[in-house]
Amino acid sequence: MSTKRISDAMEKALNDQMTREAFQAQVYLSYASWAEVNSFSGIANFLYKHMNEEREHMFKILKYINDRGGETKIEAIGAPPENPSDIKDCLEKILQHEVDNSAEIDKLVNQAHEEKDWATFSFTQWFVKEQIEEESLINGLLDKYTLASEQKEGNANYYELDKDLNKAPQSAEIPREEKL
Ligand code: OFO
Repeated sequence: MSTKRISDAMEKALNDQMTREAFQAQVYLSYASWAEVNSFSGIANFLYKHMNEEREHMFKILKYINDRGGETKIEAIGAPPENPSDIKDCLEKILQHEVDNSAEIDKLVNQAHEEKDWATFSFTQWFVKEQIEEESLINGLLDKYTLASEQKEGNANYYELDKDLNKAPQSAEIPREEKL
């Protein structure tokens, strides 16, 4: 057992965020399954892969809590929301989930700052950048959806969109620190 280097309040906040990341994974899992049964295998593939990303985020927080001498508590995960009505709804909903999660990450950053817990402040910066990338990624997919759906040439466009999403990366490039 190592010396506890995070406050009880921070331990609780990180635990809550860990559970939230698990919930995010459930959302992607459930939407992926919806896409698969509706014959959008490319979108399903993208969403399944992203489910794994969210699980990695969950695990990253779990490790951090334990490494700082805290104790992770595995809590129940809420049920995912209803299935989307169509692809656009699916993309809009996952974007909103990401925006909501970004707001929760911001709260963690704020708490770390208030507690002068610079280790956690530094740890949470990775998540801030990750959320920027994810929001940018989903916004990009929504743009592709708009392009594909506005050409009004029938289902061929949706087929191309589906192939595109199948190959979509799990993160978007954003400017990182300048190399001096
Ligand atoms: Fe965990 O990155 Fe999205 O939510």
